[in-house]
Amino acid sequence: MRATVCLPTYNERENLEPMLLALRDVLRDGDRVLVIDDGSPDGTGELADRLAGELSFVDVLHRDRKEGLGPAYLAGFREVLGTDAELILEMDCDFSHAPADVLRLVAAAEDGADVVLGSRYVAGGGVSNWGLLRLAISRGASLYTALFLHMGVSDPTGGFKCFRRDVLETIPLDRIDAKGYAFQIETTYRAKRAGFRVVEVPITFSDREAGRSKMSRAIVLEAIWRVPLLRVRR
Ligand SMILES: Nc1nc2c(ncn2[C@@H]2O[C@H](COP(=O)(O)OP(=O)(O)OP(=O)(O)O)[C@@H](O)[C@H]2O)c(=O)[nH]1
Ligand SMILES: [Mg+2]
Repeated sequence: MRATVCLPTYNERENLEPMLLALRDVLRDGDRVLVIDDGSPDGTGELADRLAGELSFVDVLHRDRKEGLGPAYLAGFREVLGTDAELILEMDCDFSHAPADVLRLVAAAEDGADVVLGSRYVAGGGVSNWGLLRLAISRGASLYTALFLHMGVSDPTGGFKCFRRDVLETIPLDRIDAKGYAFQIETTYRAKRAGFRVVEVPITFSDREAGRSKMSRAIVLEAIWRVPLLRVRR
């Protein structure tokens, strides 16, 4: 099944080229990468254009300003749904998600999963070099989500995912306005509620080595108020 990896970037100048070269080594003929850059002030967008000129599997979507991961992914999904891609992946551009794991997510979708989650908290998965606070926030978010949404998913906030295209054609993308981690929870929740099969695949998540994290207090707070709302919103 042909796959397109959506790669959102905001100030990922040091990471983008090594990331695309690593993906080139794992992707199959016909697979593609869509870089979604939100006008990065560090020039990541221009770099992406140059690399797209050199690497035939790369496309770039430019957006004017930074609005968060959610809107960036939604713009990317809409663009990819206009192509013949059968699988649509989400992946960070900071090497927290290992390029070598992409095909494991793809394989699970080819085996029949509708949504595949790269999961840190199932047997065989894990986190390397995270501080105690970061781990506590992430585990806390998983428990909080389970309390309200009962999805039966161990790692609902992760951002390494693979969707079959009919999932993204079925769930109402225009009703999703979550920006941060809540976006990851909401897409999986809506897919489950629509009857799609969600499968977790173990991954090891590594903290970024280059560039800066865009994680913020606002992103955590957004998840805290949005998660209970998902239960009542259509
Ligand atoms: N286009 C776009 N990309 C973004 C935005 N915010 C974050 N990103 C990208 O999304 C990916 C994940 O963001 P990170 O900053 O690594 O945030 P995180 O992975 O939640 O947090 P860390 O684990 O601390 O790195 C990276 O590739 C970022 O460059 C945004 O508003 N727009
Ligand atoms: Mg990151």
